[in-house]
Amino acid sequence: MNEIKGRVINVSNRLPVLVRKYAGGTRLERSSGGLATALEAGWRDQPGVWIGWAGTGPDEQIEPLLVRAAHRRSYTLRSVALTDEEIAKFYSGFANEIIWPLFHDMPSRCNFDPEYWEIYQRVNRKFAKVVAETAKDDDFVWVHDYHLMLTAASLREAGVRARMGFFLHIPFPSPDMFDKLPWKKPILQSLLQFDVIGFQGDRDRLNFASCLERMLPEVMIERSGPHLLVGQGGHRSVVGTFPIGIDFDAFEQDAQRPEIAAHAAEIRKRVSDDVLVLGVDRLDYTKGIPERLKSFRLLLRRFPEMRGHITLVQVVVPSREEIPNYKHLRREVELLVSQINGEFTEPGWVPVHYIHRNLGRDELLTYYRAADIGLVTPLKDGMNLVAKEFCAAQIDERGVLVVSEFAGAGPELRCGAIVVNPNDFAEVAQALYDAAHMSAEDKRSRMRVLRQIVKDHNVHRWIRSFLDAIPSADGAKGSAGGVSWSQTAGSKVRQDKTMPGVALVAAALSPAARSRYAIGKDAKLRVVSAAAGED
Ligand code: ADQ
Repeated sequence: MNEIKGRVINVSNRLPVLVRKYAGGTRLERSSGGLATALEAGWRDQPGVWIGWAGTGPDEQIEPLLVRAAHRRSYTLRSVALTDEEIAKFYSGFANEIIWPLFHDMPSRCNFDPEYWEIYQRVNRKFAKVVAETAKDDDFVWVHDYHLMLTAASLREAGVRARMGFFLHIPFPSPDMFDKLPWKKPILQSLLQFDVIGFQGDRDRLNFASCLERMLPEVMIERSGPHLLVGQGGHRSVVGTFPIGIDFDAFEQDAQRPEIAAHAAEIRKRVSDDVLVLGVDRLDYTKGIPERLKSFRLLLRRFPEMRGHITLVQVVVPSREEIPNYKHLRREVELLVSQINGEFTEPGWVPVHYIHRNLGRDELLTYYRAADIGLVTPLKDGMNLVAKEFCAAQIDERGVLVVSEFAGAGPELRCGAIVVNPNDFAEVAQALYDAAHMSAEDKRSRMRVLRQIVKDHNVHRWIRSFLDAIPSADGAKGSAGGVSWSQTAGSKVRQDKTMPGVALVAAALSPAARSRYAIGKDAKLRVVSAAAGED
């Protein structure tokens, strides 16, 4: 691993704990969502500081709570207080009404309110100020996700000299999509101030390189081992693909506990040992929950013999409920559940069990173990950790994973999963039918492969590979994917003119992925095999 002499300063919109008010005072709760889950699991021994919002405003004194929360962690917690206006216009507004839908290819859901941009800049400066007060020169500042894409520019302006990295947990959109963003150039320019820029998949990195090519043509791009080097002026960034994983061993061990096995058996008994299909998601329109319900309805209509013998348990954790699109989604999902149950319920069988709450880890594990089919069908997703958690908890190798081709997990897990297009309800219905009728032997061999992949590509490997990509503080000795960092400085980096168009874009692909693409007669890059994915 690339040596970090100082600490890791981890920066994300939310801290892993949230302060909640109740009648008698305040208490701490765990943050939900993929980013907090993954980082908490992976960050064990490295000393450091985690900077983020704890759910509180400027007038609230929460230091003692954060000190208590940091007990038994290797890092301390430092909060960035946000005002109500900032929560509304930075978090709900710019981050979740512009970037989130745009980066998930849903531009019609965007609300390009210019005031959101003003507040986004202000809050990014606010985060950067706290980081600048905290970071020393030999620390590594690791910024996470789309809420904080402008922090690098502010940090450099503030004179911060620590090395800095950025990881995008969500997809990076194609140039045609990113072009719609009125503030695309300052965002790209700020991202280029980071020393390492990481994406979940090759497709995201390819999109980023294509956006640079189109929108900042002066930027230089070069391949360097498994990574790219991009830069302007005197600064270079390593751009890499780092698919995120889970703490496989912890999931596997916990799933083996006798009480989890007993509860899972109880759930199975209650559904009369029929086929149990499981969906677990944040209630978000990118997760494809209405589409999934419609596919399940189609299954019951097309294959009447399945009625009474297959049950869908759909668990959703409430999310971003203050945003209008999300309120509407909840109504849509609940209406569909009641329509399906109204159409098909028989004495002793309810086709859809709908759970709308945050489940504890044990309850989640129980459902993962009890399920016969894990149905993970987002319309678009950076990775999707639920797919990986389901595999890790399948210790008796009985379950089948049905996964969307548009989740980062789709290409990565295609060897053992049934990969579907979530917009093709007939295909998803057929996949459910096939999974329900798959032989025990077939299920076992597929799940064995899946579990091996998830075990190998775990969260510890993700962190290690990201930190390994950090260029050395001392440019002369650093390495970026095996190539000496100093070799890339100055004139040796080629101008984009020598590497135009498709060649430049093709360079954004890892060697493993390049074979899956071809340059057509029209000089456009085409996917030549169905699964274009990770290294
Ligand atoms: P998310 O969009 O939050 O993360 P995901 O990767 O699926 O998506 O993670 C969700 C997490 O929440 C999982 O760990 C899951 O166990 C948990 N969860 C979901 N529903 C729950 C419930 N009802 N009760 C309790 N826990 C629940 C973002 C990106 C993803 C990317 C992650 C990590 O959108 O694409 O995989 O970051 O990089």
